[in-house]
Amino acid sequence: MSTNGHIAVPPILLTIAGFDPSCGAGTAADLKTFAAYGCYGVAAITSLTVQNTQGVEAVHNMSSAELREQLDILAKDCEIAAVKIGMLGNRGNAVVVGEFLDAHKFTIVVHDPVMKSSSGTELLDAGGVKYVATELLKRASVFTPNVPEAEVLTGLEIKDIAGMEAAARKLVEMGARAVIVKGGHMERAVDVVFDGNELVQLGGDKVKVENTHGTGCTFAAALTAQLAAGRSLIEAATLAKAYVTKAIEKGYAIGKGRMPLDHFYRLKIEPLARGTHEVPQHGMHPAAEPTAH
Ligand code: PXL
Repeated sequence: MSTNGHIAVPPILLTIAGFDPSCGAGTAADLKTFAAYGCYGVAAITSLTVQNTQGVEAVHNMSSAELREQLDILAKDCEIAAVKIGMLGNRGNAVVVGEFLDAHKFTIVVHDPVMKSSSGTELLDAGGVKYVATELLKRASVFTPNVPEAEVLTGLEIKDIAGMEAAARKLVEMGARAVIVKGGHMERAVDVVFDGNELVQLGGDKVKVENTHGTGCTFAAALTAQLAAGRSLIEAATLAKAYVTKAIEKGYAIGKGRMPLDHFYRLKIEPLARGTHEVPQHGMHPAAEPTAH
């Protein structure tokens, strides 16, 4: 944490992703996660999605020039500690992000290669997928596909944890520095972490994942915050997974469709037990005041 005169400035984390008006996924989920970790989030929007909790109705990608303008104005002004990349929409925007990363050489770049919404809408075009596979994945410090994304990028069929491990190895061969293949769609929610040397499986409890929205974005954002705090990849991934699991468990139905997570579950104060009275902070509880006797 740096200081600004006498006030400490938290790490500034940049998310480059799409906007979801129902705020379950994309930049909104990222910014909530960053805030939950005490970081300051800034955002560049790649695409305006038109969606609610029931599904995506339309996708309006920003032009490459509009995305570049947003990135440049932020980079000119803020000291960005880490970057998280999510939905890119199309090849044009993916190329802008590649150029931005080349120009700035950030040390922490978490790339979640979003391809489809939870309801099945395409969020990255075919040219974008190709650019991610051949160029952008090399520019990330950690690349975090889910199983269907890892299958598209590697051409491998993934049926089990051994398949996830093979895909993680192949993505490193393709140029990724470290990979986390997320198994939330599998029978057991195990994630596979591979840094080019060590392959580690992270176990997890499967919690009502099929009816939630924004879990991938939230995991990658939490991972970014943990890495910015100086944690190792395995430690950061373990803590991020635990955070997402709990936030899913505490998710709520804000609409008629998929449930967003509760990114701020840690701030919730347990209700007082019946019959217990809160004591005012400034003095004695009224019943304990001498005049009450
Ligand atoms: O969960 C993938 C995702 C990422 N980013 C945005 C989204 C979605 C899913 O709908 O809308 C903006």
